[in-house]
Amino acid sequence: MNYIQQEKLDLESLKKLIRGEILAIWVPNYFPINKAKNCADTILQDEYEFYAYAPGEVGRYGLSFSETQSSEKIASQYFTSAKPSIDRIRQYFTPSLSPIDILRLELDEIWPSGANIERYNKQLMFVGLCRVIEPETYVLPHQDMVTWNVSNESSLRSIKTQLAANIYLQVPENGGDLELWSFGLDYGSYQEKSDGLYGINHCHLPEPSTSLKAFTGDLILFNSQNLHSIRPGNTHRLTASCFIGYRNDNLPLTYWS
Ligand SMILES: O=C(O)CCC(=O)C(=O)O
Ligand SMILES: [Fe+2]
Repeated sequence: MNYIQQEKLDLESLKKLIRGEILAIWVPNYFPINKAKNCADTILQDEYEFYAYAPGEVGRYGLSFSETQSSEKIASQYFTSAKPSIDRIRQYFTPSLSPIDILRLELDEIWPSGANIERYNKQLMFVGLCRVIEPETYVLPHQDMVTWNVSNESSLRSIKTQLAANIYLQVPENGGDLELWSFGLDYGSYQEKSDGLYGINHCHLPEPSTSLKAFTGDLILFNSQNLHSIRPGNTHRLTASCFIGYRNDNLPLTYWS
């Protein structure tokens, strides 16, 4: 099992990724390289904050739903800032469509039942977080599992497969590779091995199945329920990102950050 590289996103490869038949879909040049570079410069001039669980290491424009676990303050801010954050990030790319807006439209067009922003108890979620990895930061192997963050009653619980999508706006010349494993751990083993951190030390894991070094403008989709990590890079690394939720073949895909 490995990744597929293709010119365009299509239904067949999306289904393969969802079924676990491939590790990733890699679309080179998804967003024009010059636009990506210009937008990255604009974005990085603006101030960013850090993930609550990775201070000084992983920065972001917009809040991540995963952080709503860490404090009530973030939880209350998440929904009120969702729409203003979407607007603010869209503005960075004007007059172009933002890469996440392009992806959102394409998913809606490709998926038989369409695709839309996820709503949590009828509240609009945020989508389109831009993530900054500081130089020389090793993002630990981790899994992004929205179902671990919500109560049994939540409508998010019905998400069967969670994909991560990243469009690379600035990549380090050296390092910054995305490492993918072909499996994820269950909640209990993850808690045990992560030892209070957001991720798991490499020493507890076999070698990753593959390692992808994206270029500026590329799109990579992978299953975020599988372990994945990012190797340290020599400069700031910037991506536009979202998660994509699959429930079944007859329901729309949904996206959020
Ligand atoms: O930036 C990347 O290559 C992947 C980041 C990540 O951990 C994610 O999108 O879940
Ligand atoms: Fe992740």
